[in-house]
Amino acid sequence: MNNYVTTPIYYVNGEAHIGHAYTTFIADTLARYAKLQGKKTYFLTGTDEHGQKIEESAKKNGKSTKEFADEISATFKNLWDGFDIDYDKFIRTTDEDHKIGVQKAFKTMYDKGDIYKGDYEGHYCISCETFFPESQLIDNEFCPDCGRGTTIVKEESYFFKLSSYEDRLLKLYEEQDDFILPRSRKNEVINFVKNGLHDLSVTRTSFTWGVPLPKELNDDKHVMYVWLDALLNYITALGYGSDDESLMKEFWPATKHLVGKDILRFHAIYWPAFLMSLDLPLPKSICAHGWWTRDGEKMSKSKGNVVSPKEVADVYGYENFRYFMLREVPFGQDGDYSQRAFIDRVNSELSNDLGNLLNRIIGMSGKYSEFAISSVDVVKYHTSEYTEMTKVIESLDSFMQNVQTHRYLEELWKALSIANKSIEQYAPWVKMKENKKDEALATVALVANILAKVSIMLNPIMPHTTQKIASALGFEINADSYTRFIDDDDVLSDFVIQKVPPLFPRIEEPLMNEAPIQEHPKEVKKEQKAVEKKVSTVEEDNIITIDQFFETSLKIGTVLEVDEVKKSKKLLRLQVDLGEEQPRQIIAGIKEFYSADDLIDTQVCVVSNLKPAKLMGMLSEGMILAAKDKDGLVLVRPEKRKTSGTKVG
Ligand code: ME8
Repeated sequence: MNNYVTTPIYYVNGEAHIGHAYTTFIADTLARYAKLQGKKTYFLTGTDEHGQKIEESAKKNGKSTKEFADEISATFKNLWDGFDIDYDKFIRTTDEDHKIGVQKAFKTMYDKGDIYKGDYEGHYCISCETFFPESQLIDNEFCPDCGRGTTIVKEESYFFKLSSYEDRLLKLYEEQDDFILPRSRKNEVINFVKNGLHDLSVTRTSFTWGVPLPKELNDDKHVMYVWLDALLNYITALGYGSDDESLMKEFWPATKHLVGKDILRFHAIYWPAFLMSLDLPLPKSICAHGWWTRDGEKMSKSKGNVVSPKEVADVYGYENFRYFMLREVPFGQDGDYSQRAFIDRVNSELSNDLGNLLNRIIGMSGKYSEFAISSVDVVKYHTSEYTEMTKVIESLDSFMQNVQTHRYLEELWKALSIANKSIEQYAPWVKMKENKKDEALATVALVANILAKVSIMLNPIMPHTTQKIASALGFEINADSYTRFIDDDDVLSDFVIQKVPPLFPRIEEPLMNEAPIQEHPKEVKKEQKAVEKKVSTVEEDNIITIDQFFETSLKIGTVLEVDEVKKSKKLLRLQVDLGEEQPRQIIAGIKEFYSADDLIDTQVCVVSNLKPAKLMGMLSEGMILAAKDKDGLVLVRPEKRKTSGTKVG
């Protein structure tokens, strides 16, 4: 089957950061992997350029909207080009053919009766470009997604009949098991749909920077809602709505839409509903990754801790950076960028495990056989190691199909470990002394063959470095060598190994300035002491005023993710949705009483205005309420499900 892989199209209201780079690296890896396997593959990325947010950013920068969009879009394109991202098309939603496709889609939905005209009065969040019903607002005013203030907007609007797709959507999630990856995110989408879908306002009259409605509707007051415009990029890029729909025929439906968890809802609910309305096939998988923080903190311009992908790549090596991001985080979970973790991985995994291996066989073959390597005796002396390695290689595909790049790399490193262990165990230098040259050379050749297969499988993640390894081993990585060495499990022909300069020089020190991380250990301690003192002197019948009570902000939170804090008997690390832009990380001492399964997708009550504190080096941004007596501990939970972020009190 042909492959179609996409990234989200990035808003042109700021420059790329490592979050954008992460999505793009994964999508690029998936596309390269499919191409390497000889599958016909199309890889799309681009920029999302319409909407009020962009209009306002341009104004702030004193530029015309188009000029501003052109500039920022170019920074994304240049970055990806500099990184050699192997995209087949870079789409811009300001492209004329995209606009024509969007208008055609709108007209099709309208003619079908799925879009109708009505009036909308609602709370609108400019930042999220979304209307919210009052019941979803925080404190009747603030956006449940980003926490910013909303404004009441009344306008004539066209609506998409999202509500009539509820059943078909639920059936889709049930029948297409891998529609949402990782599968752990499925419930959050299902619950959202089960809570009832409102028809979606798909046009705006309050600004003009958007795609106009189709001419046939004769209504130039409206422009299209930016999410309708944006989602349709996935088909307009393939020529939907143009005279030439050959790419549509060849590549639609998408194999994988890569998205961040923040925009899963748009892709897993709105997008399939639009496609159902257009009678088009549905994508195979929406793959939602987690959020990147820096040294445990959210990245933001005001804190000055935003990690620039270009800067990191320039200092530490682009492909090392790619490797780190894909290896560090289980797909779907949040990840933390820290220079220390990055340097440790480069030194131990790339430099020691992989780079040294190549140096060692160059050294040994140089001494023993004038750099000539022959695979003739590999199977004779190393059947078990070779078979074990082959099994590892065979296990990799399913990890890539499920976008578990961290598991893929972890497994791949097992092949390197077989190679490293073989050198220690069979000690070719001893064999040479014992006059067993055949055996010594067989071990060197075993390692060369393992390195050959590892370099092919690592190629989608580190395309250039692996090509250098392959060239030292006398071959080139491409679809043919993939077939030969992976599908057909062939061994290397006899060859003369080439010397290469070290591919992964060790990094001894952090080379970049650390961001000003705001830790307040002393203050936190001081406060804790004060609280402890206060509590110990409080009598049971101590009375507080209502104002004092309301100084504590209690909110309902929904637990999205849970993982164990290694080395701690008591602590769990939770990601809790409080209806804010990003979930909060909360470190809670409840491991003895609750497991991840008891917690994920359940609700808890959170003290949300506690000063963040660090526990075992991790930032905790709130406290979960619990009651403990001699029988153990139970969490305080709402009796019925409430919107995340609902105030308690
Ligand atoms: O949402 N960690 O664009 P966008 C990880 N235009 N990923 C992050 C991240 C972080 N800290 N910050 C951003 C949009 N991302 C829409 C998409 S698609 C039809 C329209 C990633 O520029 C994440 O993948 O705000 C997010 O979904 C993507 O950047 C786009 O963000």
